[in-house]
Amino acid sequence: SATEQAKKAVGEKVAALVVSGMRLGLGTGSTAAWAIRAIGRRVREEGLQVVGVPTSYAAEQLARAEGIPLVTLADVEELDLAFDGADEVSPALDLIKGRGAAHTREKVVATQARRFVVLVDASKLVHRLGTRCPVPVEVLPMAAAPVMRQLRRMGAEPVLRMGKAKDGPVVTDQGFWVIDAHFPEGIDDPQALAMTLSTIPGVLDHGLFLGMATDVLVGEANGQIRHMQR
Ligand code: DER
Repeated sequence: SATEQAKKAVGEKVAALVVSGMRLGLGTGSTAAWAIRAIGRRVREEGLQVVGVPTSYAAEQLARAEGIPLVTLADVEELDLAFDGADEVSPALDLIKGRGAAHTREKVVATQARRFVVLVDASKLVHRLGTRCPVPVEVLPMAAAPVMRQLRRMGAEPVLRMGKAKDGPVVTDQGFWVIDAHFPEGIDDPQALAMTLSTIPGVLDHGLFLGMATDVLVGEANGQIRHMQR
């Protein structure tokens, strides 16, 4: 599909930016997967020398299969480049992430990188955060009900994310649950919302990535790639 071609194009574009010696943050999702596959090919065929920190079990499994050497954040002082997908990108390059329920580790990895490159197809661009996707909130299971009540008081419509290939709630790589907080009118003040969400007892982290992306690579339907920079 055109969307998949666009995802592949931006994944391969960021892989072309990688040089030997780089310490990488390996994102989660179908777009970041294209980058991981392209980097793996360069490791195998060109002898590219890199290490990567995966942002999920999914990213770890794919990186292992592609032959990318893996390290942890205890092995490296910082990352040179982290890449990842997103669910929404605002004109200010603020993001909503977490459709893959990996946003907590993704945010830790992204904040360790000198450069955070976001990879999207054009459908992810929005004028106003929250108009297309909910904000995922990772919560302690025992706190899910009170967190949902608090989200309702804040004007959100919270939905506990249920498994498709699993009965019951989705369980994250941390053993937590995910509540998708829908804001049908969009989000007026993302900064204020991010601060509030981070202080709700039982919340581990949320999918608002504000002021973090240094670059956004947008795969257009016509095959072009737009490079937006902060
Ligand atoms: O879960 C995540 O944060 C992913 O990066 C997601 O936001 C994007 O996934 P996609 O590239 O498969 O659309």
